[in-house]
Formats: sequence, C-alpha cells, structure tokens
Amino acid sequence: MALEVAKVQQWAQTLDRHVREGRELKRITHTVPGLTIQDGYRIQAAGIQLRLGRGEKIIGYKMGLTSQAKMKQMGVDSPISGVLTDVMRIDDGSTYSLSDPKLRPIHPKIEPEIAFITARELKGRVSADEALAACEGVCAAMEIIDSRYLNFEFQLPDVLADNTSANAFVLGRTIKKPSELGEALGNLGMVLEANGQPVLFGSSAAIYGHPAASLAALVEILSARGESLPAGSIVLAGGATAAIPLERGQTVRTAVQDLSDVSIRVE
Ligand code: OOG
Ligand code: MG
Repeated sequence: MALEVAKVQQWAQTLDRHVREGRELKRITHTVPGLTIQDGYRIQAAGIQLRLGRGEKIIGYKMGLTSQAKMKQMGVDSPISGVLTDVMRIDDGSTYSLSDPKLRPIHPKIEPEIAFITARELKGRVSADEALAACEGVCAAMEIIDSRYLNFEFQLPDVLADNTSANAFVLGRTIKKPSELGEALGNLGMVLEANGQPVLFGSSAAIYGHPAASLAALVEILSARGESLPAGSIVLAGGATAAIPLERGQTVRTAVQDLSDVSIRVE
C-alpha cells in the first residue's frame, strides 16, 4: 500500500530538518518496513519542493549506484536518481568546509564521476547515442555524498527519500563536446588521488557500461513519472568506484583520461 500523502510530507520534513541541521537519523524502513521505491521517490520529490521553497534552483540530476563497485559498497542492487540544486555546486579547486553552514555535512564521502551538460530537452525512451547527441558537454566530476542515515546505512527506498545522499558536486573546468571524445568516452581511465596518492582506480566503462547509457536510463526514470530532462541540465552519471571518506586537510583530485582533472581541498 502506498504511503499516505500526509506521511510522505512528514518524512520529507523530517529528512529536510536533518539535512539543514547536519544530524543523522534512523533509516525510514526501520519504522516503515513496507516503504516502497515509489514512496522513496515521492518523499524525495516533496523534499525538493521544500528546497525550492527556500529559493534553491534545480540545476540537474544525478544517477547513483550505476557501478558494481557502488552497489557492492552500499549493499543495494539497482540504479537510482536524485536532484541537484544550485547550493550543491562547488567550484573546481575550491575549499569544501566540513562546517559549511549551507551543506552541513555529517559523514561525507567523495567519488569520481563523469558529468554531462545537455543542450536539448530529453524525454521518453532514448538510446545512449541519442542521449549523447543531445549533450553539449562532458567533463570530469566528483560527487560528495552524505547520507542522512546513521552509519550511512539504508535500503533502496530510504536512499531515494534522502535524495540519493546528494550533498555537493564539483565539475572539471574543461568541458569537451562528446564528439571530441568519440568512442573513447565509453572507456576512459579514472584515478582519484588523496593528498597526491592514487587511491581509487576505475574506468568510465564501470558506469552502467557507458556513462551515456546512465544518462539514457535517467531520462527513462524521469519519463516514467511524466517529466523530462530539461536543456541545460547537469547530469552526474554515477560513481565509477567506491567512495572514500573526506578528511580535514585532505586534497582530493580526480583525473580522467582525455578530460581535465578536478580537485577540492577539505577544511
Ligand atoms: C548513494 C548515492 C550513490 C553514486 O554515484 O553511485 C551515488 C550512496 O552511495 O549513498 O551517488
Ligand atoms: Mg554519485
């Protein structure tokens, strides 16, 4: 049975409070074991409305759990989508503060990603090639995820309700046209370094087989609920490797073959 509208609203408000206060809570499925994936998306949507009410703007979307490494790390087995707003965007080379009053991180982790920027609206069932043809840009990226749940533990409906652990993201400065990369986009080497030491290695092939396939899957998820992916959207295709915890004083950099690198400093 679907969760009542009042309960959806209530959970969205509870989660939103934890986002704003930077405090953990017990996963919802602890209290509501029958929570469905659809309920999770409904709570997510209600939470985004609360962000919009505070003046945040939707600037894109993210796919998550699109790689085997991520599914294994989090113990779940299906790709998920979330929403990116303007407050989540941080600049390449900038400092990410562990006490940022807007982002209020709890136990943040970082993961290497590939991002797209769309030039045309996308909707319905599209192939990876069609999705890619609608993009004006592709770049290296990193996502900072920060589950609002205790110990970063959740089931699929929980993480959906929590906007797929979205906290912040950073795009590399050089944005290439997908055509400049051609076939190579499907298998670009990716390395994440902490304080100059390489710690995670991956390939864009780990992202749903091809990052553009992840983009097409996002369009399908949005279309299934009657939405489209607007032109000018930023899309994070999903982490290519597991994520690592952020530590004070750390410099984290991701280099992606054929794309510019991207870095942040943690304070
Ligand atoms: C969920 C978000 C996963 C990705 O790229 O796989 C994600 C989580 O791991 O907390 O953003
Ligand atoms: Mg991610």
